[in-house]
Amino acid sequence: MVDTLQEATTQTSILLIHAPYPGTLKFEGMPGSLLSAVALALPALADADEQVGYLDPRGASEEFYAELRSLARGGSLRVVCVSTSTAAIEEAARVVATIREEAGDRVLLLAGGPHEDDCPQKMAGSISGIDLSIAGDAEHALGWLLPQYVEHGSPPQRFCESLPASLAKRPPPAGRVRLTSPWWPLSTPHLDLDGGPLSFGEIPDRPVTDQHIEFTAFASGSTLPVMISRGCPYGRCIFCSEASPDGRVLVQQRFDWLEELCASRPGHSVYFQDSIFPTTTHVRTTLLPMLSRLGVEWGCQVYLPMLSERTVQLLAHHGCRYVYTGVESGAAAILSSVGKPALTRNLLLERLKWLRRAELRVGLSLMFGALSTEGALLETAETVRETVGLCEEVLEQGTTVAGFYPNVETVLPGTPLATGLDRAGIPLDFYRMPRCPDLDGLEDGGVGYNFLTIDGVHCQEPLRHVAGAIASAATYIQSLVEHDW
Ligand code: B12
Repeated sequence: MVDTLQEATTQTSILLIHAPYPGTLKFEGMPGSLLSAVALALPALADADEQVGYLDPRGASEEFYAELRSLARGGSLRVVCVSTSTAAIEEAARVVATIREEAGDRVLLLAGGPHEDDCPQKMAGSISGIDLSIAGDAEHALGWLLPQYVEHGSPPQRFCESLPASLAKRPPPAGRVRLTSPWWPLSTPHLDLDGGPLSFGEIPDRPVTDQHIEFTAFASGSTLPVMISRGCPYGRCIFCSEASPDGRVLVQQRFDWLEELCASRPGHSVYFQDSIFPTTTHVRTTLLPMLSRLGVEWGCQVYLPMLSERTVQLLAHHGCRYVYTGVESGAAAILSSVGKPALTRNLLLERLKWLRRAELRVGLSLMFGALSTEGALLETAETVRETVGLCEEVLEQGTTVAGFYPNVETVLPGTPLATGLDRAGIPLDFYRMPRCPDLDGLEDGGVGYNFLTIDGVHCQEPLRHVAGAIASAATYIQSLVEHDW
């Protein structure tokens, strides 16, 4: 049975925090990174009578920090695990500072998540107050060290000092991790452990939270976001960090957990947030018939050039009602530069026709403000117009668009874009996420490095003009869609 985690209370001893986003989030979701990381540790923590609770404030607010203060002051906390994206890194630092102010040094503070995985500067070496940060497949490392810590009760510093020796004796059986601790000698701040590739068979099913999540793309009022794979089989978009370093994609082989989850939450729709929904033979013969049997409304993410008409029909036949996909831009030159040359206008319109014929709704993500890997702004007022024209054409051909989701390209650490900018001599500090009021209304626009906040991309009048054109295009495009399902 899949565990359901409850929100933290004053009794919580193991606190899991998803660091809040410092802007407005367009999508709701469960803190999947954090839930995956702790999956293996939960049974042993339950056996040790530890109370595990989570905090997922979504946006940053003073109410959240007041709650955190009161939990940290309460005296029950023994361990705090913080998971953060790069965009939320300054909030993660504030979370750490708040815990230290209220609970002192007695709490073991662990950090990880997408930022730690992607950014070469690790959190435990960059944010004071973190005892240990872990990049990579943290399941086995946390599965071993959390129960060890609660059982032995040594102070955080001593526990961390002893880790290199104890982990050398008992390395994680699977997964690749880099551990960093300020308690280790400056000459060896990291410990790299390679237990080989992780497989789903080795880890228990990921827990869920008791959060209510709603996706406007579905008729049902509640949605369960789930994942059945890791890695992106396309992996060539220069702005994205979802490609796994070794190009591997892992797909789950068992789906009984999903059947139980759906049965325990009747009336919920299911959203597969895998980078690209895997349509392996096993998924076709096991998962899809199961979804049909359950009669749930579900949706998933696709990359249109990798989609066949036969697959569209198959998905629809088994209850898929919605797909989300990245269209990015109406300008062919931009699509080529960002790594999606196959997504031509003709191909897009053809595949959307297939989806319409199969009666699927679509969510279309647009990405304005694309940069080249050398830091040149590719977007112009003309390319913005081309994207608007494409959106209008999509609607004219009768596609049921659940939503256009305009966002602005932000530079994420570890991506080909970040590497290119670095090579071009444009340094970015991923511990200081710039704010950009001009693009505040767009998803990701307000927070993070984009063409208006990078020094090497000259921020003069023409750029401001494009920013204005993007903001108006985004407002216009979103207004084109009406929800009537
Ligand atoms: C679901 C999801 C969301 C959900 C939940 C967020 C979450 N991270 O749990 C929601 C909708 C809230 C969300 C929002 C955002 N997301 Co998001 N999201 C995802 C998605 C699709 C899946 C995450 C997941 O469950 N992965 C599966 C697990 C198994 O892998 P993992 O994340 O690498 O987790 C492992 C390690 O990081 C580590 N770990 C994780 N947490 C912890 C904690 C500790 C203490 C330790 C020790 C280790 C550890 O162990 C885990 C298991 O191995 C990923 C893309 C992807 N396919 O991964 C993007 C992704 C994480 N999101 C991304 C972004 C940019 C965002 C947003 C900024 C913007 C946006 N437009 O959505 C916001 C930020 C929200 C915030 N509060 O900061 C980027 C992050 C890149 C980065 N360097 O920060 C990703 C990678 C997508 C991309 N385009 O590249 N997202």
